[in-house]
Amino acid sequence: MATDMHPQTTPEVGGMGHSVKRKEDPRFIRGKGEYIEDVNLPGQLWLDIVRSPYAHATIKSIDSSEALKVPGVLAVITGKDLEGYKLHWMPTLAGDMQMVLPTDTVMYQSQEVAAVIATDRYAAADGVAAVLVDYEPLPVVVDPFKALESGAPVLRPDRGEDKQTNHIWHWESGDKAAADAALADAEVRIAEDIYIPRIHVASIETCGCVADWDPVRQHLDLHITSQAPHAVRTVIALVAAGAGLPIYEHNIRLKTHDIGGGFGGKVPVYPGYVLAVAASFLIGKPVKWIEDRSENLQADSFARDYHIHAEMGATRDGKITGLKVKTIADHGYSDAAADPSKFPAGLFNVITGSYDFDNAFVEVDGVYTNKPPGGVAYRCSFRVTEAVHAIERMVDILAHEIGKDPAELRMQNFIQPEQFPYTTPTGWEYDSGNYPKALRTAMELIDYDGLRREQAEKRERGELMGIGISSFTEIVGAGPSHSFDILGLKMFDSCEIRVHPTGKVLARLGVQSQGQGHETTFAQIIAEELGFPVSDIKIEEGDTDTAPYGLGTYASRSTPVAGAATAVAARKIRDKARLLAAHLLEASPDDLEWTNGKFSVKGSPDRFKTIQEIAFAAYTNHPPGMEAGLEAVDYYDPPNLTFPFGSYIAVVDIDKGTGEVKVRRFVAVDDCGNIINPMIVDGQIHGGLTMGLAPALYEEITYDELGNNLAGTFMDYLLPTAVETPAWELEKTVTPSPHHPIGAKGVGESATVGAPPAIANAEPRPASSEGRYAASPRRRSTSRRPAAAPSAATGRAARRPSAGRSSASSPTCWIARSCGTWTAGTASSSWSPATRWTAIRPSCTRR
Ligand code: MCN
Ligand code: CUN
Repeated sequence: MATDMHPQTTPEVGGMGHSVKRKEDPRFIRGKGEYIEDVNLPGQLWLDIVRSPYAHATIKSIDSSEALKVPGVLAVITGKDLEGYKLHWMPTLAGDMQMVLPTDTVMYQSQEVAAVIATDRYAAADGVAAVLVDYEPLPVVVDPFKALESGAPVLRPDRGEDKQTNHIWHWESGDKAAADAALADAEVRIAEDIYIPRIHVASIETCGCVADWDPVRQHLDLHITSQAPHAVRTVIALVAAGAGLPIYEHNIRLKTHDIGGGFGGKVPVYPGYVLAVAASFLIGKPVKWIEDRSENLQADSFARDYHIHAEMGATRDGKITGLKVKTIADHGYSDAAADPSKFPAGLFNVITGSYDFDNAFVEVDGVYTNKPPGGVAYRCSFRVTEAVHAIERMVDILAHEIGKDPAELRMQNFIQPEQFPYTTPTGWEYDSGNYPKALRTAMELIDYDGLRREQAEKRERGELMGIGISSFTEIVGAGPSHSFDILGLKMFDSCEIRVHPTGKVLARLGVQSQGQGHETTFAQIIAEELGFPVSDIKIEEGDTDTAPYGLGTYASRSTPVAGAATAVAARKIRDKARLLAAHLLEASPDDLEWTNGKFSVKGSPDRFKTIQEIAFAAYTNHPPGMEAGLEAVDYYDPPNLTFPFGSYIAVVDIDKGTGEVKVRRFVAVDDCGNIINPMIVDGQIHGGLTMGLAPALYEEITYDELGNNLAGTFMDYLLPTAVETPAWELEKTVTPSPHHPIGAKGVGESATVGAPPAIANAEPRPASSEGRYAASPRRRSTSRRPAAAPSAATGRAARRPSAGRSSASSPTCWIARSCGTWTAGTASSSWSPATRWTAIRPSCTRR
C-alpha cells in the first residue's frame, strides 16, 4: 500500500503505521468474547415486552390477569404503573420526549406496551402472549408530507398548545439571498428530488442489558450495549432524580463488555433499558432484557429517511455557482436523533462537499409520523451520508446536463490543495485535503479512460454498463466542545495512562469500541509516543467506575478526539520521564534527547535510560521533591473536526434480460490522514463499503399505509452477504490533519458515506437518455406491498410474512426503470425491492 507514512518504530514495538494484528481477535475468534447474553447473575429474572400491532391506536385496556397465571411470570408492568413514578416518558438525546410505556396511545407498530417479568425467558415470552390489550385504531400518518397538511391528525398533543402540529423544528444554514441570486443568474440550473430511505442498523448483537439494583448497597450495576456509557450513566442519574428515586451517579456502574457492533444504533437510550432498571429497582433482583432480531428491526432507532429537494446553478462550462437544498426529515413519533444540540439536522450542512463555490443555502424541517422514533446516524457522522449523496448526485446530474465527463467536472470544481484550511459557505473549516490526487489515483487504478471506451463500445452493442464516481468529504471527530454537546454534555474525550513499575501499561479511555479494534490502535499510539511495545499495553474501555469520563464512540470521533487525548497523555508521561532520566543520568533535562523509547545525553548516545528503566525508577528511585509514579490523564477538546475524504469509482454491469446488477469493480481511495494501523483501516473500509452497498441496492425499511413495517425480518430486510459483495480494491493517499497531535483523521464511517452515490452514479447512460434532468415526482407513498392486517389485538406485532430472498436479482430494476428506455422483466410487479430505489438511484425523469 502506498502511503506517505512509514513506521518510525520497529515491528516489535508496533507504533503507528504497523499492521499489528488485533489484540482483541484471539478471544473473538475463539468464541470467548463477552456479550450481554454471557452476563448471567445469580437470581436473575427476564424481561420481555408486549408490543403494539397497530401503528396508531388508543389503548382501551390492558388485562394482565391471564399473563400472571403463566408459571414463572412474576409481574406485568404497564405505563400506568410507571406513571406513578413519573417514568412513563423519558427525554431523548435530541431533547424531545419519548414514551417508556404508553398510558393511553400507541404511536407506531411494535411500540412497547407492557413489560413482563418472569423467572426465565420462555416464561416471559409466554406471559407476553397472554397479556390482553384492547386497542381502538386511530388514523395513521405514514407520509411526512401528509403529516404537514392541515387537518392531519396531530400526533404529539403532549407538546403544548402552541405546538399542535406535526412539524418538529426548522433549521437552516447558509445565505438564502445569495443562493437564490446565484441560481437566478445561473446559465445552467438543475433540480432533483432525492429520497434517502429509512434504513436500520442490524448489528450481530441486538440491544440488551442486565440491570442489577442492590437495595442493600443502594447500588445499580448496569451491563449494557451502549456506545456512550458515561453519558447514559448521567442520563439515568438525572431521570432517577426527576422521579425521586435514590439512584445517584456515584452508585451507578455501567459495564459494556464486548459490544457486537454498534454502528450508531447503540447510542440512544431505549425503553427496554429503562424498563429493566425500573423492574430491578422494584423487585430488587437482576433483570435481563435483550431484543430478538425482529424487535431490533421494528422498534430501534432508524437512520436516514430524508426527502431532499436540491437545486444547483452553474456556468455552461460547468463551474458550480450555487446550491439550494430543502429537506423534510421524517423522525417517526419522536425526535430521538443522537444529534448535537445545536444541529437538529446533524452536520447536513456540510452539503457543499468537496467543491469550491460561494453560495449555498440548506433548510431542513423535522416531522412526526407514526413510525419508530429516532434519526440516528447509521455509520454516518450526523447526517453527512445524506449530504454527500445529495451533492454527489447533483454534480453527476450537472455533468450529464452539460455533457461533460463527471470526473472532469469534479476536477474543475474541487477545492484545491492550497486552499486549505478552507471555509465552506455554510461555515465549516475543512482542515486539509487533496481531492484531485485522490480522484486521479482512483482513475488510474481502475483505468477510467479504458472503461469509458469499453462503455461506449458496449453502448453501441446495446449492452448496459455503468461507471459511477463519488468524491466525498467526511466530517468527523465531534467536538469542539464550544459547538458540540449532547444534552448539554460537552463533546471532549479522555485517556488516562498508568505505567506500572515493571514497564507494563494500562490505559483507559472515555470512548467505547464496538468492534473497531481500539485495544490495538490506542496501544499503538502509546507505543509510538513512549516506545513501550504494543504487547505491554492494555487498553480498557466501557467501565464507568474506572474509565475517565468521555462521550463515547460514534461519528468516527474516537481517533480524532480520544486518540488525540491518548497522544497528549503519553506526551505528559514523556515529559515526566525526561525529568526522571535527567535524575538517573545526572544530566540536565535540556541535554537529553528522545529516540526510540529512550532518553540519551545529546552527543553521548551510549549514555541513555530506556523507558522501562525510567518507569521502574518512577517508583523506586525518583528524585526528592518529585511525586512518585508515572501516570497522566488528558481530557482533549479538539480545536476542529477532521475532514477525511476519498474518491470511489464503481463499475456495474446490468443484465438486460434479468435486470441483475453486478458491481464488477469498486475502487476506493481513502485519505484519513496519518494511519495508525493500515490493516484495521482497510477492515473499516471493507465493512463500510459493504454497508454503503447495502442501502444503494438492498436495505430499506418501508411501511404500508397502515404503518405496518414491511421489512421487519431478515427475509425482507436485505442485508448484503458475501455473495452480493464485490472484491473491494483499496488505495490510500495521506494528507495529515494539521491540528491533530498525530495527524490522524477518523475513518470508521467514510466508506459508508462515500459508497452509495458511486453506485447510484453508475447508472448506465444509453445514448437516448441524454438530455434534460428535472425534478422527478416526489415519492409520496411509502407503500410498496399490500397491507398486512395486524395480528389479533393482543401480544406482539405480527411478524411479517416472508417476501423471500428471491429478490436477490430484483434490486437491479431501479437502474433499468430509471433510464426510462427499456424495461426489465422483473420490474413489472407492484412491489419489488427494486422499486424502492427511487431513493438513492438516479432520477427517472430523463427522456
Ligand atoms: N484508525 C486508524 N488510523 C486512522 C483512523 C482510524 O488506524 N487514521 C483506526 C482507529 O484507531 C480505530 C478504527 O480505525 O481502531 C476506527 O477509528 P475511528 O475512525 O476513529 O472511528 P471510531 O473508533 O470512533 O469508531 C466509530 C465508527 C462508527 S461511528 C461506526 S458507526 C462504526 C465504525 O466505526 N461502527 C462499527 N466501524 C465499526 N466497525 C465495527 N467492527 N463495528 C462497529 O459497530
Ligand atoms: Cu454515525 S453511526 Mo456511528 O456514529 O456510531
